[in-house]
Amino acid sequence: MSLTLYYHPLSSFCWKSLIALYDADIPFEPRIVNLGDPDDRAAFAKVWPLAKFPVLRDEARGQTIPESSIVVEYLAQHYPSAASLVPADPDAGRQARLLDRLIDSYIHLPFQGIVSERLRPEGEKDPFGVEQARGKVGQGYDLIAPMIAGPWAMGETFTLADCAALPALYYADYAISLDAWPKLRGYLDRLKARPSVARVLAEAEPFFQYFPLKNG
Ligand SMILES: N[C@@H](CCC(=O)N[C@@H](CS)C(=O)NCC(=O)O)C(=O)O
Repeated sequence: MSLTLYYHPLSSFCWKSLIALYDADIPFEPRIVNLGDPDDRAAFAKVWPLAKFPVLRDEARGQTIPESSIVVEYLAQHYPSAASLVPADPDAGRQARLLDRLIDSYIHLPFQGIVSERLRPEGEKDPFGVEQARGKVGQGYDLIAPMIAGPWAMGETFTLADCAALPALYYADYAISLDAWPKLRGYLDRLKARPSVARVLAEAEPFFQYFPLKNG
């Protein structure tokens, strides 16, 4: 098989790429990386020195593609079934990329700051940083909510922006409930019902016990 995805089923950024692969029905070899295993981490670092996933390896083209958004771009470029994930119209394409970037920067990354706090040892906690991160996630919701055209972020077409939105909203909802943002709650519910997303969530389920905010 030409494509290998280095990933972990619980990893939020990996979800962005996985949703695109499943949505476009593109076959690939799944290669789960255990970053907690020094040998596995070292082997993965030979593929991508930052050892951050997801990373797509395309043996047929001799290409290694890091970064979740760029993986989706690569699929859209090379696989007709994925082409609509990045709209060909320049204005629509720019808007999908903008949404992807805004969601990552102003929801996904601040949320990861909240999770990191849970993993920090006693004596190294940063409650001020967490409060700031919580405020940023709320600002991110405020920013994104009016930009969701519906039913999907860009309207009728499922795109890169939706692949980015699911992991960010799904996980951030555990820290800052979407209940005060009904438009985003409805959007998240639609995303969860999409078969590609449902598959990603089902595959993550056995690992959810390791998600620090799962039980409050
Ligand atoms: N900007 C990157 C972020 C990738 C990223 O931070 N992945 C996390 C998992 S969600 C990771 O590999 N963390 C392991 C580490 O930082 O050691 C992308 O979009 O792919």
